[in-house]
Amino acid sequence: MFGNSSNQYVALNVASGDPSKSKHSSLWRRWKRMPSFQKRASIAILLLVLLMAVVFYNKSAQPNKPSSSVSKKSNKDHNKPPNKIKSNENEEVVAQVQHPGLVQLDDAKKKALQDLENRIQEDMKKEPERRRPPKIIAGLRKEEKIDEDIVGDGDTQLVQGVGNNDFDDGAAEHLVEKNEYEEEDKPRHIPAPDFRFLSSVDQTEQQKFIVKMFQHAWKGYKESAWGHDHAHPISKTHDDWFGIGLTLIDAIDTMYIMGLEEEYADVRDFVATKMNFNVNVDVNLFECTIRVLGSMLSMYQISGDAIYLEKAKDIGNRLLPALSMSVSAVPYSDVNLKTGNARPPRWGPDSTVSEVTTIQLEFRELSFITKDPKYKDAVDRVSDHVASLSGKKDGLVPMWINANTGLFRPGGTLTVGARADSYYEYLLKQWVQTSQTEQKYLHRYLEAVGGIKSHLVGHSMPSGFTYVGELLGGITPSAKMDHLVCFLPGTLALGSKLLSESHPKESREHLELARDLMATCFEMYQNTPTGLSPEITYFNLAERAKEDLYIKPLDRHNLLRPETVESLFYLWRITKDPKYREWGWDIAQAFEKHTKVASGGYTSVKNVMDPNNPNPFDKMESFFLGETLKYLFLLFSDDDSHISLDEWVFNTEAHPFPIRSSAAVS
Ligand code: DMJ
Repeated sequence: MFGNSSNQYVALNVASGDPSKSKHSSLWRRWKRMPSFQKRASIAILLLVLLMAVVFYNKSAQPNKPSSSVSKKSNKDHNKPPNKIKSNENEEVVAQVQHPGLVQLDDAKKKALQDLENRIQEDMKKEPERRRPPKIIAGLRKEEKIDEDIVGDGDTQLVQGVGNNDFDDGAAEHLVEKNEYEEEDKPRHIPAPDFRFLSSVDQTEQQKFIVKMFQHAWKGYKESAWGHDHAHPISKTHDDWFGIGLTLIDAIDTMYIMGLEEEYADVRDFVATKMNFNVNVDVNLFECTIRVLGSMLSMYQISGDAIYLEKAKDIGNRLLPALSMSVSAVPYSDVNLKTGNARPPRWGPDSTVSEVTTIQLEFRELSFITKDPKYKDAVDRVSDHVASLSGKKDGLVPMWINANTGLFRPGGTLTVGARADSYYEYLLKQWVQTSQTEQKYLHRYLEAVGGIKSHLVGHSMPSGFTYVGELLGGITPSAKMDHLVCFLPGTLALGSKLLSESHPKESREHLELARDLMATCFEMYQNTPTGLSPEITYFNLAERAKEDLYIKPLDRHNLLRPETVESLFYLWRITKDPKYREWGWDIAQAFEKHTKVASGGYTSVKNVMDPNNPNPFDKMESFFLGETLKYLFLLFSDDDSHISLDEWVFNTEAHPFPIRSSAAVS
C-alpha cells in the first residue's frame, strides 16, 4: 500500500502476470472513469474519422499503409483510452490520425481531436494523486514522516542513525525497518478504550486532586525548564543532566494516563520535532534506560504511536555499546549517546549492582517489539552472569560489581536500599514480564526474599516496627533503612498475588512482610513534623529506647521520591484495605503543604524536621511526575482494569510494559 504512484503501477503489472493485459485493463478503467460527455465526444470523433477514412479509401487508392510499429508507438505515446474497436483496428485509425496527409481533416476537427488528446493527458497526470490514499499514523502522515527522515542530517532530532557512523542502523536500513515495524509490529496490548484520555468524569475526587497537582508541577516545568532535564521552580531556572528533556520524557505516559490531552499535544510535538538523542553527553546507562527507553517503550504500547517506537529504537541503539563494549558480561555504567564510547564511573572502577541488573525489562521489551533478539540476549547475559557469581549470601548481592573483571567487589554491603534495590525488584518482574515462564527468575527471587528475611529484617524498639536493614561489608548489621527500600512492600505484594497457588506458604509470608514494611514506610512519613519521609531512617533496637525511629541530620532531605506511594498502590490493588488509600492521601497532602511552589512546580526539601522552614532545594526531580504522581493517581482509581496488574508490569520508573505471553522473541 505504501509508496509512490509509480511503485503502485509496477505492483499492478507484476500482479497481473501479463503486461499487455494489464495495460488494456488499465486503459479500460480510465475509459470507465471518463466523464460521459468526453466519452460521447470521443466516439463521435472516432466515428467521423472512420467514416472519412472509408470515403477517402474508396475515392482514392491508398499507396502506403502505416507500419504496425509506428501505429503501436503512436498508441503508446498518446495514451489513448481504449474503445470498442479491436486493438489492431484502433492502431490503424490512430496511425491515420497521425498522418494528416492521409486524412484530410479540417482545422476545427483537428483542433477538437487535439483538445481531446490534451484533456486525456491532463487526466492521466492527475490520476496518481487521486489514487494515493493518505495514510495516517497516529496523527502523522506517513509520507510526511518519511520525508522528514530523508531531509534531516545526522545531527538533527528527526533522524536516527542517518549520517551517523557510530551506530549500526544506517539511513536506508532505518527506512526499511520503519515500514516493517509499522506494518507488522503493532502494539499488542492496547487496552480498553477507557485507557486513552480518560475523561475527568471517570475520575474519583482524589484522582482529580492528583491531576491538579500534576498540572501544577507541569506548569513549573514548562515555565522554567521546557525541553531541559530538570526544573528549578523557585528560581525559574533548569539543569541538564543528559540534555534531552528528561522530565518531559519521564512525564509523558503519566499525562496520557491522566487524560491530559492539551499537555500531551505539546509533548508529543516535542518528541516528534525537537527531541534529540544525538548529543555528545555521557549518560548513566541505568538512569537513561529506565527513564528514557522505558518511557518511549511504554508510550508506544499505550498510545500505538509509531513515533515512540522510532525513539525507543534510537535510544536503545545508543545505549547498547555500554553492554557490547564491555570486556566482561557486566556493562559499563556510562555511555556517550553520540559516540557510543562506554566507560566505568569517573569516581571508581565499579558499576552499581542495581544499575547493571535494572535495564533488563526495557531491553527485553525492545527485543519483543522489534523482533530483534540482540537487546534481550545482551541483558539476559548480564542476569545469568550475576546469578553465576560467587560472593552472594543466600541470594543477597553485594552492591558493587566490576565491568572489567566481571566480579563483585569483595566485602560489599548487603542492602535492599541504594545500589542494590531494584536488583530484587527486577528478579520478580522479569518472571512477570514473560507470563511466569522463566522459572530461573522466580527461583532467584524466592532465594533473595529468603535472604532478606534471614539477614536483613529486624524489629525496632519499643513498638516493634519491621524494617529491612543492611549488613555493612557483608557482615555488620545496621538498622538503617533508605526510603528507597520502600519499593519492597509493593514488590512483595505483587509476588504474593502471583504465588498464591503455586507457593501458598511463601505467598502468605511475603504478603505479611509486605504489610508490616508498608506500615513502617508510612511511619517514616508520620514520624516527622512535616509528614514527609527523610531520605534515610534508623531504627532503635535498645531495650529502653523511647522512640522507634530516628533521623540523622544529614539524612533529613526529601527528594519527592515515589517508593512509598508505589507500594501503597500495589497494597491497595491486592488487599483492598482502605487504609492504604488513606495513607496515600496523607502523603499527597504533605507534598502539597510543604513542597509546593506557589508559581508552579514542587521542590525537594532539605529538612523534613522543620515544618516552618523545610528549606527547599529548588529542584523538581523527573520521577515526581513520572512515578510519584502516577502511582498516587492510580492508587485513587476505582477501576482496577486501568493498567491491570494482570496485563502490565511497571518498570522501576513506573512506565508500564505489556506482559508478554512467552520469552520468545519472534
Ligand atoms: C527512580 O529513578 C527509580 O524508582 C529507581 O528505581 C530508584 N530511584 C528513583 C526514585 O527514587
